[in-house]
This record gives sequence, C-alpha cells and structure tokens, in this order.
Amino acid sequence: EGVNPQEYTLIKQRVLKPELIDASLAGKNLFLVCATLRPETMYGQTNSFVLPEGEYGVFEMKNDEFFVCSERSALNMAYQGLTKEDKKLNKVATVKGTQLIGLEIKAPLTNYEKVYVLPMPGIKMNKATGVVTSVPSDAPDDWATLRDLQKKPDFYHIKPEWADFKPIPIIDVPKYGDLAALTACDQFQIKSLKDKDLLQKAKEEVYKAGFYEGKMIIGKYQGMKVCDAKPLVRKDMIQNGEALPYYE
Ligand code: A2H
Repeated sequence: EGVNPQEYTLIKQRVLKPELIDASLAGKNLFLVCATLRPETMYGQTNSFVLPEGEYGVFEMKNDEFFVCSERSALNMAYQGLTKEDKKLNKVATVKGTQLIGLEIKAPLTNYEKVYVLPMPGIKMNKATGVVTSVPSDAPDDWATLRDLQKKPDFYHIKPEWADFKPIPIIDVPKYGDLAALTACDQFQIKSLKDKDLLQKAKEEVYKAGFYEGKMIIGKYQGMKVCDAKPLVRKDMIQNGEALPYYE
C-alpha cells in the first residue's frame, strides 16, 4: 500500500432485522458499513454487495452501535478512534458473506425504503470494509453485477425480488447522460462480469467524466458540479450520524 492514505467515507446502513444474523443481536443497533470514494452517489444506492465466501465480523463501536465489516478494517477503525475502546477490538460474532445475503438494510439518501444485501464475486477482502455500496447508475462494476444477478438469480442463489431495483438517475454527465454506467457498459460492449479489462476501462472513463464534468440532478446540491458537491454531502452525512471518515 502507498504512503498516501486513501480517504474513504464509511456509510452506515442499518440492518433492519439483526436477529436474522444471530439471535444475540436482537434489538441491537447493527450497521453494515461500506467504504466509498463517492459519498455523493448515495442518492442512487439500490443494494449493497458482500463477498459470499468472505469472512466478516460484528464489532462493538462507540454509542452502543455494532458494525458488520471485515476484521482487518475493524482493526483500522480501532486505531482511528471508532471502536468502543480505543485500539481494542470487541468481536461479538463471526459471519460468513452468505449469511448476510438477502438481509434488508436501510441505506441513507436513496429513495428506496429498504434495499438488500447481494453477492459480488469481485470484492477484495483486503480493501476497505469488504462491503461495497452499489450505485449501478454511476459505477460500471455495480451495474454489470446487478444486471447479472437480475438475469441469473438461481445461479447466484438469490430471490429475484432482492435485485429488482432500477438504477436511479442522480448525475448528468456530458456524452454519457444520466445513467452513465449503463451507457458505458453498452459502449464498451460489456456482456458480463467476465469482461474484466473492458470493465476496468469503463470504470476509469466514467469515474473521470462523472466526477469532474458531472452535475448533480438530485438532492440538496442539485445543479452543483459533482466534485464540488462531494465534500458537502460527505460533511452532511457525517454530521447526521449516517457516515464516518475512514482512512487506509
Ligand atoms: B465506489 P479504490 Cl458510484 N473490493 O463507491 C472492491 N471494490 C471496492 C471495495 C472492495 N473491498 N471497497 C470499495 N470498493 C469500491 C461508489 C462508486 C465507487 C462509484 C463510482 C466509482 C467508485 C459505489 N460503488 O469507485 O480501489 C467502491 O466503489 C471507483 C474506483 O480504493 C469504492 O468507491 O480506489 C472504490 O471501489 C474504492 O476504490
């Protein structure tokens, strides 16, 4: 890893029925936490992704809250003052990715009342929390995955209704329109998740175009350039208790 730490935003997504993970978690304030570089895209969240074979834990944080994330990221959080006891980890449960799939979560900013936890084969467990927020309108990886899940729910062992969410137009990008990831996946002729090189190219293009030339078309900062709106949305979410700063 490089010398310059990456500045992420941790998004807190409330697990609506924590008892489904473990009976001991009934009634607890439990959050599935994902790390993103694009907090301003949370208006477009349609689901969250975990790695089915990934190992996650439930960790005790400040203010009687519990986070579901990788142990590696929880340890980083302990050194960033986020855990109940500074520099200490209290792990109350171990959870496999498959146990999280199908859980209902309340994601901040999106118009969807509740969204679901779904599988994503490409998740790296050694990066950030191992949980990825899905914004199919603006992230080609997210769109390619959601589209695969919608096409082949049986193959992925999910109920079709968990993935039955439409991408939400949140950012208008010159030349790409208001569902930039869909346009890019079409232009690069991405057929499935196996088109890794094409997905990488689409991701770079859309990221640059969206972040530097895109305009918000939803929310409090509607009309503002995305690069200007990002720090403002981040600050708001942190102040509202919906997000936390996180570095690695
Ligand atoms: B981004 P970097 Cl809309 N494994 O969030 C794989 N991917 C991960 C991950 C993991 N463990 N943890 C985070 N990520 C994703 C939103 C987004 C993101 C948009 C557009 C681009 C984009 C919605 N998904 O990232 O390798 C997360 O996806 C483009 C790079 O640390 C996170 O931000 O540079 C991003 O990768 C972190 O990437």
